[in-house]
Amino acid sequence: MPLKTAYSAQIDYLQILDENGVIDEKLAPMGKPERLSDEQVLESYKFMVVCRHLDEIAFKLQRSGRMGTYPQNKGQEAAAIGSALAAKKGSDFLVPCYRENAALWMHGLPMHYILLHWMGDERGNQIPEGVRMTPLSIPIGTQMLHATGIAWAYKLRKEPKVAITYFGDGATSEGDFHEAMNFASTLQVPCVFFCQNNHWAISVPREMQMNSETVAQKAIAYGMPTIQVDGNDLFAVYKASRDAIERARAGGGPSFIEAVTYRLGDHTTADDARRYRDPNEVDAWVGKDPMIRLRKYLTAKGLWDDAKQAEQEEKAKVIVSEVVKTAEGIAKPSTDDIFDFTFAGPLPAELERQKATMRTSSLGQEPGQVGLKAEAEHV
Ligand SMILES: Cc1ncc(C[n+]2csc(CCOP(=O)(O)OP(=O)(O)O)c2C)c(N)n1
Ligand SMILES: [Mg+2]
Repeated sequence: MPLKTAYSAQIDYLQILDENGVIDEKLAPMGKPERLSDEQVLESYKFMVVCRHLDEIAFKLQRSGRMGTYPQNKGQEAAAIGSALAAKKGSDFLVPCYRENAALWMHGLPMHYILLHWMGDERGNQIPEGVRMTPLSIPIGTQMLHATGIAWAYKLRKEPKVAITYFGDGATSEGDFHEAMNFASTLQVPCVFFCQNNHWAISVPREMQMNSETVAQKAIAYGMPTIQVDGNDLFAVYKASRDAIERARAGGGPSFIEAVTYRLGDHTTADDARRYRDPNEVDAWVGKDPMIRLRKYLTAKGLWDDAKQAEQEEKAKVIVSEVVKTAEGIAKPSTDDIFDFTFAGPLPAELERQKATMRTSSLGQEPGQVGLKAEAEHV
């Protein structure tokens, strides 16, 4: 019996706008639905200027003690905006991680909510009525399961809506990822799995945490349409996202998109990436910045110039300072809330004491404790 091929596959890579801002007209002809109009590109670029500025200010807020921690989104804006443009605002559901702020803002999340979240205020997680998204997910990978569940509900209710979930390359090494993918594909739910492969999971490079050449190929095991796109190319991200979302909406089941991008900043403000990243690698990716190529594209079309850039940067400053003022102007929540809204009924004595003193005798949490020695009056 000769050896037969049981299965073979290939992964396509899509780039429409190259690093010099030159577009491949054949891949996305003007006027076709998968091609962004000049108006959409212009608005996206202007929004990127605002998002990038807010990202830089958030970093400074943390450095000056006005925010707990913050993961910069810098460099990944095209992935967020291109995919969000392809989803229906107020109808499709966004199920994010924490590096696609721009997508959430585009779908109606007030900008200061993200700041509140990172300032440690839970009200940043209370998604307003009518805004279709879950809060930021810090536990890596859990949100993909939520997205699968949301999409399953859409299918059961026969609603023509789609869930799109965002996650990093590192998240695809989690069990949750595989469970979500298996569930979504066997049930053929309308879910788009959008991986932002930014090459790093904190200090672990992609090659060290997975042995597959692409992240996209993981979806082949689950029988899903899958593609790798240049994640810094707004046009490619939009086209791939639109194809996947509309396929799901039409009953074609889930899809996978690997957006190849790069985290230009540190993992979070608690990190210093200079300790583990080659500066040459970072420099090479600075040249592939999604904003640079979009600006080149718009400039070549006569739609952008230095004066417009200066004007937009000024606008961004005004918007961002309003956003910061709004976030900081909201009275801080009371620490009593932790106790009042966790326990129904009277608090046990130990918790009453913690509420009154904001101190705990729980082992390992009280700075005064050393080893197993608990403070006598607390035991
Ligand atoms: C379940 C879980 N394990 C570990 C962590 C700690 N952690 C925070 S971010 C991160 C790396 C995530 O990398 P990736 O998925 O590539 O996303 P990126 O931060 O690069 O956007 C880890 C391990 C966590 N938050 N949740
Ligand atoms: Mg990553």
